[in-house]
Amino acid sequence: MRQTFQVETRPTITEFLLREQRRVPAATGTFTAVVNNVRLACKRIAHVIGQGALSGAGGTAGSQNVQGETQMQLDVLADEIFVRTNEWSGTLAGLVSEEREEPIQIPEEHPRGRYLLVFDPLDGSSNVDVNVSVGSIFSVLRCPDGVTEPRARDFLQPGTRQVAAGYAIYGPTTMLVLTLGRGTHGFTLDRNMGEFILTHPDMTIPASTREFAINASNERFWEPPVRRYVAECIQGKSGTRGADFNMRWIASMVAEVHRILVRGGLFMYPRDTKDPAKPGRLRLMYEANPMSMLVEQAGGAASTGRGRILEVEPTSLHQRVPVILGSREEVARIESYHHDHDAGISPPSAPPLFGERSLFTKA
Ligand code: AFP
Repeated sequence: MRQTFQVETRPTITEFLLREQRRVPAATGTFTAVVNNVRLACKRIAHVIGQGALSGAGGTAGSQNVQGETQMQLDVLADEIFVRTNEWSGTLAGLVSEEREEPIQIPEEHPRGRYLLVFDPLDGSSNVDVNVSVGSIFSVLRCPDGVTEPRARDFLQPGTRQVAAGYAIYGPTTMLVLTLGRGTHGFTLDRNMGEFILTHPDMTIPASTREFAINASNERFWEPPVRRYVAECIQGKSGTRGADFNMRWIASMVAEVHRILVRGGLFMYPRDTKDPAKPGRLRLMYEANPMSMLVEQAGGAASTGRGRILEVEPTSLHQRVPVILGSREEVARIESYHHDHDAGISPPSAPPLFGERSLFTKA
């Protein structure tokens, strides 16, 4: 039988970026080049991740990052790939990585540009050894006027000032999901061509959902509004919500956000009392902000529980923030629970959900 050959008509990411560039008559192509280089870094990381144990880069690196977390060899390698692929281009004035305490300066021999790149080179890396999806997350900011050697304070801009944000997910397929501030768009890597193809234009998060994701082992550390929300979901049809809910936890933020962008849902890593010095686990600059921009651009919402994440004024490069994001009706509900709690308004069905016993054990 003769095989029919279909010509790929969907735009490549290069075509998509050039079309976006043409919308801005004054554009010089610098911004397009920033995103292009990030794309290349992600392809390089995808290649290493895809080799799994064959790459020889598995296991821990024997070091800790700035957060005091054990670094995997792949964390260190992905960081190196991100920096080397992006520092020479002449488009960036500086970079910040999850893996390094201080901003990364552009080496003397390379020209400096006017953008700042903030990234988590390999999020969810503790999942690599068990072959679960991981990813890279990035955020692009403008370098303040007149600054050529950006210091930490130059990066401390609220998420509303991001000019682009995205992530690559290294799963059964490699995808790049991107926003330039006009919708959220997903591109799938065609491994034969070595190019990302626009397969998920205008990703849209449904306003309501019956699926939530949270690390339930932290329940005893949650604040009452989150305990209330989760308890009501778990009560299912017979409870206040009158509907059964499904729960997920991958421990890989990129995989969770990707699921939400594709089919809706809610993701929470809320404020907790586990370590009073940390108002949450996730980092504002290179996890919460880029993901919040992607989610908002897809019609969802992203909140700390007490306000929009994108409006949080950063005070340090590696600061943490509570994260509640996804389908906007559920995010609004949790915000209202925080509001009621802070205003001293008791929920109608307080006991026994707010007693000492666990939500997951019967009385
Ligand atoms: P790692 O990059 O150290 O694996 O952390 C992943 C992460 O920052 C985020 O992707 C997950 O949502 C979250 O941590 C998982 O945290 P728990 O292990 O506390 O569930």
